[in-house]
Amino acid sequence: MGFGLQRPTTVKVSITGLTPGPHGFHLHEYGDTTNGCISTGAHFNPKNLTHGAPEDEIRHAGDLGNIIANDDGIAEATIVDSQIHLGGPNAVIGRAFVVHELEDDLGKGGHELSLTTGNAGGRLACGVVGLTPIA
Ligand SMILES: [Cu+2]
Ligand SMILES: [Zn+2]
Repeated sequence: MGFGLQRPTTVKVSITGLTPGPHGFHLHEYGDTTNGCISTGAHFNPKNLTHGAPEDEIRHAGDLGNIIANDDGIAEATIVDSQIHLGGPNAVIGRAFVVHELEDDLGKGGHELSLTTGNAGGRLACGVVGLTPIA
């Protein structure tokens, strides 16, 4: 089986019911929603770096930037990221994607939370990454 476990991963996003505009979108460390999205923990950060933009060298592996909802509240995006993988130490499996209330300032907003969360506000929705049978 050749999964290319350390190759870039494509994340296809389709989320409805958002307020129009940018929303922070991250991979968080735990695939746990016991107490809602708060149980997913912090941004997935295996290298213990500060928060940044997807294109930054200094970033959390889980920092996927922002998705943009249109006037109908729909956000569609195809994200290709080289720091999250299907297997190995940076595997997405068993973690969770989270969409936030506010725009992620990508670590550059000068807010006290910029370097940890991008000051992206509350967690609107989350989804655990699991396995499904291949048809
Ligand atoms: Cu987040
Ligand atoms: Zn982050």
